[in-house]
Amino acid sequence: MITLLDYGAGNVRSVINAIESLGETVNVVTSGEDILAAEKLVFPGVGAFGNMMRILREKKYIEPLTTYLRADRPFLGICLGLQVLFDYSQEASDVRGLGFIAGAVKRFAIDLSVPHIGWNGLNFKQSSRIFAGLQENEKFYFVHSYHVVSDDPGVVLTTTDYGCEFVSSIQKGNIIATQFHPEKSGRAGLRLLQNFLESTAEAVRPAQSASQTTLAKRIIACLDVRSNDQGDLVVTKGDRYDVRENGHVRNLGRPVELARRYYQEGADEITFLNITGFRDFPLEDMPMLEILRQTSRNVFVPLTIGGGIRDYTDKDGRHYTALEVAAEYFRSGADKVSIGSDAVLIAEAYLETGHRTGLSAVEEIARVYGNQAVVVSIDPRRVYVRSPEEVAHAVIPTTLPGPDGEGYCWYQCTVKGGREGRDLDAVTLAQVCEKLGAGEILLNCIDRDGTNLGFDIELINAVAAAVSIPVIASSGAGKVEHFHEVFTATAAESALAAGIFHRREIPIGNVKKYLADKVETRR
Ligand code: 1PR
Repeated sequence: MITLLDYGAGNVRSVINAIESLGETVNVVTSGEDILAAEKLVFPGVGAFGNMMRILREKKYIEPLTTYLRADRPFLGICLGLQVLFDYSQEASDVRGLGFIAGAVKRFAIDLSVPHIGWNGLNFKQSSRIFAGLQENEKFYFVHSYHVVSDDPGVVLTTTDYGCEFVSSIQKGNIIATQFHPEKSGRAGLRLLQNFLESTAEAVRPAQSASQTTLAKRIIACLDVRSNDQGDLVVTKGDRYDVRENGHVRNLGRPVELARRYYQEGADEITFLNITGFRDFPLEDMPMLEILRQTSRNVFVPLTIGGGIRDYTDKDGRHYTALEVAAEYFRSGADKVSIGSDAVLIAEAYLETGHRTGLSAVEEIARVYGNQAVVVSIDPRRVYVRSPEEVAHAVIPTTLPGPDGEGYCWYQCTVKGGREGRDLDAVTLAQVCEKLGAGEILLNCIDRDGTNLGFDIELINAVAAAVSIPVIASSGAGKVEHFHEVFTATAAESALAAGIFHRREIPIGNVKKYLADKVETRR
């Protein structure tokens, strides 16, 4: 029996699922006594440091937790479950951590995108039983803006390189904690978890061929989901956002099955977009939550869900906040939520007033669940102009002239799945959303969606240059070379595709094989 410390701030479902998939049962802590009675305690910290410490204090967990740690009983901390062990965090410097290990938690001060999101390797500094059976150069999934700085080098188990060399796991006796998420790290993560659960493995120090670790470029499989005319929830695929063929919604398969297939084929992440979410209320749309629950039971890579994340008043007049909608998705197994239409309205309101309210969906969800949990999905369409002065938008010169020979264009934001164009450009939207707390940009392109013509490199460069958060390039992938192009001609951290995977034109494995000696990916 494994005891899991859940303080209610994020996706602990995946940790439970991962442990259960290894044949163990999980008891979730409901009182301080549960902590003291634990045989093995897993603490998957999610969200923001200050919020976590506040809840731990309110629930009176601090004392039992400290007693448990001091007694050197088996403990696995994950992400904030590592950071909590230190004295304090720059994320909330007025709040004390547990102080079990001397040191601080600091924000990345580097010239790269922050949060550090994705699959990165480990430099092994010591041997540990949790490394038993790992293959050489395995990568693990990270998602964080802060990292620990230990005053005691003796506890450092691994480091990872990302603009600097930072501590990615520690061990002090039976207390082990990782900055990465084993429960989201595919087979390598499951193996590491299993080693912790079984406590029988010999301590090993895996071989390492490179002197530094490198963040992998991610390949993301995207499943656009909606009800078809028979009322079944299906994976569909648009052609420039038009998902109907001969009047019927294209049906490319069942969401749970396809997600599982992509996980097995090596997808680094899976995104579900409820594409009619702008008109449905997701909390009434229980099948979508059920899809997440089922998927997260055996898909151990990050899951993002988008569609309908906004405030909502139901037919009985009950008001739901976007935060409540997101919370339900996190509880059902999502690691990140993606906000589309609402982000445009939020940015417009911000630009009009010039100040933040603190109450928008982007701000609220980022505050409670952390910036990394908030993706902003942009659905832009190219608009040609003759000169940059023609419009008050972020205009770029283009190598693909317009129908009348126009040499410039801007990217108009749309809402409601491309149905309505707004007076806002994609570059400005991305910048405003970063300011409000978004952790990542999912950059679609209506002109390229479903065309197999390749990613819109000009769009991706314009947006990536304007923000410091990671950008996911999306729309238009038609062949393996397109992934190489997007990773070498732009600063995109990941590339998302749908049609070529659904239609089995190019398996994910082939994309990775092609990139193997050209671009760092997870094998
Ligand atoms: O506005 O917050 O409710 O969110 C709705 C979400 O649904 C948004 O993220 C929006 O992008 C998405 N969406 C809405 N309508 C459509 C549609 O297709 N009619 N899908 C839609 C967007 C675009 C990509 C697609 C890539 C790759 N799909 O996600 O998967 O373009 O496709 P490809 O590789 O086949 O080219 P809200």
